[in-house]
Amino acid sequence: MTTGKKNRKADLSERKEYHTESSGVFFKTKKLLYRQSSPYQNIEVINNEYFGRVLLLDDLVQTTERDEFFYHEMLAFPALVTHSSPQDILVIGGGDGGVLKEILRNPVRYACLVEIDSQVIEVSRKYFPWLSPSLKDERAELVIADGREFIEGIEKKFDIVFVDSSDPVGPSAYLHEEEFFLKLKKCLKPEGIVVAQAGSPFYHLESIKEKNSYLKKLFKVVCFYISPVPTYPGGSWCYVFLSDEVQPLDIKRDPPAGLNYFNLDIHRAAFSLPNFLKEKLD
Ligand code: AG3
Repeated sequence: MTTGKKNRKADLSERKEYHTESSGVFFKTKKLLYRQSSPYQNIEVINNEYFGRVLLLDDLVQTTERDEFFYHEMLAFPALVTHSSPQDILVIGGGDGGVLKEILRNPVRYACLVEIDSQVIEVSRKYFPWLSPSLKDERAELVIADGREFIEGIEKKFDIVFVDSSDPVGPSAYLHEEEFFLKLKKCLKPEGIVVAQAGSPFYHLESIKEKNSYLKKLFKVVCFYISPVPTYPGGSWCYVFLSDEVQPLDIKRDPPAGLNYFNLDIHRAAFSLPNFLKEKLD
């Protein structure tokens, strides 16, 4: 599992995300734009010559100006092209606004974003303004709340729920647990879909395996899929598509024009998994 901030001294000339005790990625800091602790986590925004603005939470790379589209499009579109009529959408996490931006490219009726840390939203509004107009869209509602309490208290049902969490540490830990997915299931309409980010197929293989086995008890359809995300550990990332009724390869519509990564060939290919992962999921 990613080691994150453990006992590392701050060196402001570089940001490093450790993937193991002895390896990881680094970003030279052209400019430090923001560095503060919220009640939940350490929030940093730096400017890097190649990747542009980089958002880190507790030393883990969340998004960068240059490669955000891989992750945000791949989190959003597989469910949006396979649900027969995605109207009411819930996002847990995702306070930077990136996945909401992709969702709102579709003619959805309502998208509710539940983020625990209001400082992440403020920072994104200021430093990632190309992601955050979505936060002002009239179809969007922003709720600053703990995802857990929110889903325990809500009666409304959704067509699609997206879980845009960080790694299973700190405020995101619960968003990777079986109990959370059980509760999410109760927020779904009958044809509902949940899509959650599920970590690196290379570094987080055991947690993907564990997730698969408990999710299979909860949902009839449990399909992991993969995309590249250049700045995440290992360079490729897993997502999980969950439903009782919808099969991910039963595509219902074309995606909107103007996307950078997602298309229907990518969609189909993303559900083909490499052997080392497949054998963990059987
Ligand atoms: N959420 C997924 C971040 C996971 C990255 N993990 C890491 N770097 N170890 C991203 C939020 C973007 N909306």
